[in-house]
Amino acid sequence: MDQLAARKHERNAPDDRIDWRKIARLVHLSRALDELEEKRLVPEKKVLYQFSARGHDMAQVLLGTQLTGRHDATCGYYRSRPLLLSLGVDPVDALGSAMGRAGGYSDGRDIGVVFNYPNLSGASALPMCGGVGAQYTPTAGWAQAMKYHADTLGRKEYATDIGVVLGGDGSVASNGFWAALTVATTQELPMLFYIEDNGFGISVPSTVQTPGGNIAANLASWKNLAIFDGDGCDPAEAARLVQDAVSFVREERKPALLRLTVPRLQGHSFQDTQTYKSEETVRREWERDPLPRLKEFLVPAVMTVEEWEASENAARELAERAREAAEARPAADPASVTRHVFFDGEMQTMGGQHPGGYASPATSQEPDTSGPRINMVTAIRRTLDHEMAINERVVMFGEDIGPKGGVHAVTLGLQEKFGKERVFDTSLSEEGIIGRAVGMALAGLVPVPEIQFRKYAEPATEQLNDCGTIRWRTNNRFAAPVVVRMPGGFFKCGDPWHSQTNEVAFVHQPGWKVAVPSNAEDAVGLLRTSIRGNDPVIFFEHRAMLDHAWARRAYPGDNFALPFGEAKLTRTGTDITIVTWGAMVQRCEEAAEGISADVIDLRTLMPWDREAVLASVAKTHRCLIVHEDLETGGFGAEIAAVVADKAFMDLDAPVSRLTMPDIPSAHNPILLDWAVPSTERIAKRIAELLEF
Ligand SMILES: Cc1ncc(C[n+]2csc(CCOP(=O)(O)OP(=O)(O)O)c2C)c(N)n1
Repeated sequence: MDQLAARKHERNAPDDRIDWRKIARLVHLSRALDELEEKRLVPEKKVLYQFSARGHDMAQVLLGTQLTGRHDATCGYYRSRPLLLSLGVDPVDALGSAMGRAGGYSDGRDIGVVFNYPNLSGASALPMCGGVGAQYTPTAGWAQAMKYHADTLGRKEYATDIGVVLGGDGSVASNGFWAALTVATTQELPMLFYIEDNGFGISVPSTVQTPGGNIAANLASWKNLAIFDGDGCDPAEAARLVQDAVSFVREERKPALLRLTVPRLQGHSFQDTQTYKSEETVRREWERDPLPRLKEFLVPAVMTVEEWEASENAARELAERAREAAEARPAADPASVTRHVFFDGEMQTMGGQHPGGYASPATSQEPDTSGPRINMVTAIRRTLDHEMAINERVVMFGEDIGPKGGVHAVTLGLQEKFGKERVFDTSLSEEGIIGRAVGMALAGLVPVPEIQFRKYAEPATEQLNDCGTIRWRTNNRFAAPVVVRMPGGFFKCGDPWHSQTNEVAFVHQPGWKVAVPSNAEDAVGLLRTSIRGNDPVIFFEHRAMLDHAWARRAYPGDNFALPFGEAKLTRTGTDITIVTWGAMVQRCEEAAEGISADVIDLRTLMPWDREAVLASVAKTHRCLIVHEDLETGGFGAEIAAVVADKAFMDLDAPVSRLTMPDIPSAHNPILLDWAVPSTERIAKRIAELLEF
């Protein structure tokens, strides 16, 4: 053999750093599970959604076996079962979850292909989502957390751990992909983008997702991104590329993108008959099947044909035993399905500061009222400052919150005090901000991101929604308690962009707690409870109250914390109950001047204090709800429904709502004042109800 041929032979020989028998065993197992589902469990209607991984399997197994870091984490998508198997997921859990049985990934709450795998002694699979692209930004957050643990907190055991995200060629067109790419490459995070290019997103060719169809080629000149690109069906090439890409990210602590071409050997899902592919395309795809190529590669170089066949048979037997065990699992008790929306005292396995052992200092509900009155901006800043000082896991980020101190000056001076790693500006991507926060929370940090204005949370809607459901859909295996601060509501003028409140949208998303403080003291108490808590919180900062004289209170103390779901009676009386929150509290108090009224400041909308409202209505027999948000579907509708349902016999007048009309906020102050409930109009409505 001449030298060149020898080198070529060496390159194509099985790399002896890889446990090829294990690779063969896992690919065989993945195929056996796919086959079992397709031939038996789907036709028997025991599995309702099935996504074959055939064709993607070998390369994924090669990737999974490289994820050896104790804190490595990967976030995949519905075709990622081979990867999961290679991380050590029990095939009984894999099939049991596919059948929606008790236990497994979600206790039957989520589709079996939407998985998660908390692993305290090796690589974990972060909770994946059904939405294509939603996996990217949380993985960037995980990678950033690895860097934070290692570099900022000096925990060397995190110094080589990485985040790995899996996505198809269709997913590279998603907002999440671009948001995460920007985050990872601007901040140089140890993150691998692993793109499985099978040429189709369901039926849409990859040329529609990225020009020319090759995302790796298109990103060749992207700064701070190492590119690896090749054939995911060729065992030698795929193994080399996977090893090179993973080691690059691990050693260089920088992002990389690895694109591997693979065939999708079945329809997108079991139901998909692939009529959009020509026979020729299907034939060519089967020609690329990595399994016979793996056999050719390993037999006889690594194993005999008998050993290969034995591996295949063992996989079939294992799959069959797993099926029996999975089928023996019952469905979960239906009554348990309402559990784990919020933390109920039973600790999640991963995510949040609490599994990491953080114990909050003792708190008090007694405010210290002796100090000078400070505005809400200062009160919030002081609370953030204190919580950052006592807990090194707290991190803050958002648009302009660094040197500028935020457009409302809430974070002024905090970067200077705590450093750029703990308080930092982000790229202008709300999906990036919230998704990254989710990944950081999953990795044990306490992210307190800022959304510049409530309306600008919209680009992050998917991440917000998915964050709220993590605890429930993983059956308490994971939780991502993040505290999202966002200002909103009218100010000296209005407009459709900066003045929206729409807090009710968050109340309607399972898993989120929602705080709407009206004054500096409550803001301190609720923010502290949020940061020390174990659930995601939307912390709404009303623009009109941030520097309002009425909202100024004494700083209530470093351990003052308020429980959620406990309203405050800011005035007490006998003739009418006025329920409100946020900027309307001050106006309701003014309007109730000279009247015997209970004014109830709800302070939190999720949970909300029904008991306080019902007890007050039982006393006053009248109920007025005042809020700034629009009337139709506003939170007042919920309160009115509960009062009508639970206090019907107590009422001497109809439950009444005074709100903005169903219009966006108007800019001109005259138009705005007409729309937002004013003290005069509240007083008028009170008088009408008292006379009813
Ligand atoms: C945000 C979102 N839009 C649409 C869908 C429906 N959908 C599911 S998979 C898919 C195609 C994804 O293709 P690709 O990323 O290439 O992965 P592949 O299935 O080819 O492995 C689509 C459109 C979805 N799940 N999420």
